[in-house]
Amino acid sequence: MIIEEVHYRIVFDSRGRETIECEVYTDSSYGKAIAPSGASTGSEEAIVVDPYRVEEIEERVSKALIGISVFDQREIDRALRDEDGTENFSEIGGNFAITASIASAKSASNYLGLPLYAYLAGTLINEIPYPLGNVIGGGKHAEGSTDIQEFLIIPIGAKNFFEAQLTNVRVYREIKRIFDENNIFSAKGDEGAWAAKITDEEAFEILIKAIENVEDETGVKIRIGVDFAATELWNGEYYVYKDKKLNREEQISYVAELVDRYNLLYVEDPLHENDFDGFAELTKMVNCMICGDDLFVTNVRRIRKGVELGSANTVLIKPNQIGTLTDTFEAVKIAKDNGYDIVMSHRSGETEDESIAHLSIAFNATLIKTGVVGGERIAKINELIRIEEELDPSMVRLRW
Ligand code: 2PG
Ligand code: MG
Repeated sequence: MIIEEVHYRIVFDSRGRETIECEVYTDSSYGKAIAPSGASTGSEEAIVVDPYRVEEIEERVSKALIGISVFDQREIDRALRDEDGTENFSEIGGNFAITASIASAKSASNYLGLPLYAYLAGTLINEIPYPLGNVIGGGKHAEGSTDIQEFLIIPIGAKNFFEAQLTNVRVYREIKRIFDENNIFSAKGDEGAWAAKITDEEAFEILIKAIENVEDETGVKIRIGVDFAATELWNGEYYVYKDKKLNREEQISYVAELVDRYNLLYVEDPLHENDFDGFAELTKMVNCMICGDDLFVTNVRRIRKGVELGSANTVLIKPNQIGTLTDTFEAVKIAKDNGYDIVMSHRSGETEDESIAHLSIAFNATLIKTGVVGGERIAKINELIRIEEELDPSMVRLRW
């Protein structure tokens, strides 16, 4: 089970942009992974290198990985890091590294005839995350729509993953019905969430109405979350919205007030990527999940700093932010060791690659953020429905 061949090719993502796919072969197995890409990215994320450098980088990665046992994930990831030589994969690219790393793990699981989650986490898995569904969106994913990047829902009353996704799509469709009824033109943003020329306030009101209608119909309780992606709102002095400008303290009070008013369960990136202290202040003020995405960028060093300062209580996990499976695992571990929840996440630019569905199970994520509709989002959702049938797990225990 030695790695014998590494092959890269350029394919397309959901935004129609070129991205990298990697295949890793042993004599009798293979694994494949495709790199997603972000639009609202943290400045310390692993670097995305031009996919058209495919030939040169394939040669370098092949040299580094051929001959290593496909079961030695740490050695594979170390070889990728050594070949690159920088902290943020600026030489061979986080996109080239993460696909080789995940394709190797898939090749190993393929060799053993196991699903990826079982290969990574063994057989004592009995929990599945709730789907954190993005139903209305704006920001960098749909310019001209809301200022808040994502209005999210968590169907906390769902008995199983299938029912949870069914609840999310019901709310999604109900929102569209409300838009149509009120003659509000809507379209879809990068992640399939509804985009419309409405204020954040209006988005909350429409969302609440849709949730009430679905709750009345199904009896399944639903809570709300948001991703501010606040680094994108921050101009160095103020958080700039279409209708207001808030300084740091005002932003903190505004977020706390929204948590209170809408009983929010989940708030991601409420402040810009370097305001660890502001995150800590807010986390103390509210009783809900405060999640760091651009704040942590799946990076152990940044998560450790957050833990020391009490910034947030939840970490968003995006493997392509850090570049290897081992680094992703280390980020999950440090978060969990310190009592943080983890949320497995897609990127706004996605493909049919379903790996994060398996990682959400293997890493025992509390939530998986992967959209509600669109082939590239549904690929992960449908894979979790298959895994649910195979494992019969219970929904993860929410402590919020
Ligand atoms: C985010 C993500 C995914 P992007 O901000 O959480 O929803 O967006 O991939 O553009 O960083
Ligand atoms: Mg985010």
